[in-house]
Amino acid sequence: MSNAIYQQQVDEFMAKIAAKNPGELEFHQAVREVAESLIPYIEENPRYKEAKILERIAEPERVILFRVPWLDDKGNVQINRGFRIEMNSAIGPYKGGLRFHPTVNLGILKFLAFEQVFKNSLTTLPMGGGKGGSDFDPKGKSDNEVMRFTQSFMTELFRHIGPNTDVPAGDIGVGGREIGFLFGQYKRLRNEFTGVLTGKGIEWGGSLIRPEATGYGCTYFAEEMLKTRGDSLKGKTVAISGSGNVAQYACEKVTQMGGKVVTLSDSAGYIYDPNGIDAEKLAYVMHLKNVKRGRISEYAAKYGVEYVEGKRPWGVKCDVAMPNATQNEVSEEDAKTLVANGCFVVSEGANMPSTPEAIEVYQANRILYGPGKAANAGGVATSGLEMSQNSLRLNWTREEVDARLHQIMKDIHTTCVKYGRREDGTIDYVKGANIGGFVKVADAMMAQGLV
Ligand code: NDP
Ligand code: 2IT
Repeated sequence: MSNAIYQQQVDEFMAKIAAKNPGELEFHQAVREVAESLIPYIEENPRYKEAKILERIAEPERVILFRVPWLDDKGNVQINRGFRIEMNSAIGPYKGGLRFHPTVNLGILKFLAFEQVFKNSLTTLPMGGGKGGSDFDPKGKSDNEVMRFTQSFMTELFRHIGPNTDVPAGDIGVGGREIGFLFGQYKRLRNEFTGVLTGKGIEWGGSLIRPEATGYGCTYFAEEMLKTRGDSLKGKTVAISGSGNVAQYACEKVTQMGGKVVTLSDSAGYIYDPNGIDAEKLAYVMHLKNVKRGRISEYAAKYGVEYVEGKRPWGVKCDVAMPNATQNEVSEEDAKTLVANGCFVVSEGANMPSTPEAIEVYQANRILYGPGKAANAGGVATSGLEMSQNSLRLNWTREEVDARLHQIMKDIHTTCVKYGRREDGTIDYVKGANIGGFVKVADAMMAQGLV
């Protein structure tokens, strides 16, 4: 069948998705990208078409939306909205993070839950897909306010989750502190100590390497892509956006592997340090962001480097870009600038950080582009390893978990190559990840009847 006919099928499918999910633009964006890869594949494998697997996979199994009332430090009543999207449980319990950010809405969480289904399948571990969160903004809140909000959030969420049902974790605005409060409240309400959340503290059921896993995994994935061209991260200049969990540990691993990280950012701007953000400077960033909860501009003041307010770091000359902040943070213009400046690797720590137009620029220029659902799967994979350790009631060493994470990232890369090789020999990692993630879930759904 010709590309024009496939495109027409994608447009018809997307018209139905848009009508059924009005205004959920990020969800439409994520589904369209997957449909573009899958529709030609499904035409070649008509059993999926007859079973309407694509239509089923784009419909959440369950959406939970709830009120979260809490009292701020002044005694004022505050109301936020809580969500959990239970997207797909064909291959395991729902699994995916919680995001606390003022931009959170149904469409954003549905896009994240949809991506999570394919990502979790790619990890090779038995995890379904889910995502949740709230429009609560942790910025500027005291620890006590975060605790009161989080306890109220869990007071509703607890009845919907469980170690064999749905296992949340962190995402933007949800780190070790929030997971601690969430776990404490779940334990009180259920009177049981179980692996209901991942990203737990190491003393109470967490896994070594889980905090590092997304950033490390994204770096391992970049290295695997480079290997296909006989190259490596050694000596490469790397631009990273964000300065949170994913960005910090990507910076650490890139530096350990011989690369030089020259940028970090937050929502207010970016810093450019041409000498590289070494281990000592990174320790400063970690304290600044995780303990002081300050702004990245303070780095520029401390080390006397450039701070660019209100901009993203994609104008800086680099070999490798790692967008590790948020969705749609690399525009078509940014992608053109990156490529013009010699960037030839993009490994996405964030979920859907590149716009569809930016992806077209990467693909047309045949650069090594690892989409989030493949490149950032190390985080959830290590959550899966935390679940395994909780079930075994055993703890693995750092080396053991890191070795498993590394192997999983290599396996994901191999899957992308298997399903994504182009006729010219290069690899379309978008197609590879989408089809590679789809097959296992689709076959499980078929085997389980009309579910
Ligand atoms: P954190 O909350 O730890 O850090 C987020 C970083 O991104 C901060 O520097 C933040 O800046 C910046 N940021 C957030 N929103 C925006 C925005 N709208 N515009 C510009 N900058 C923004 O989150 P994580 O590091 O955990 O998550 C980063 C990305 O990685 C997300 O896309 C997440 O979905 C994805 N991801 C995370 C995984 C994990 O294990 N944590 C796993 C897989 C993917 P500021 O502080 O100013 O808000
Ligand atoms: O987007 C993601 O994969 C995450 N935020 C991690 C999810 C998890 O369950 O560890």
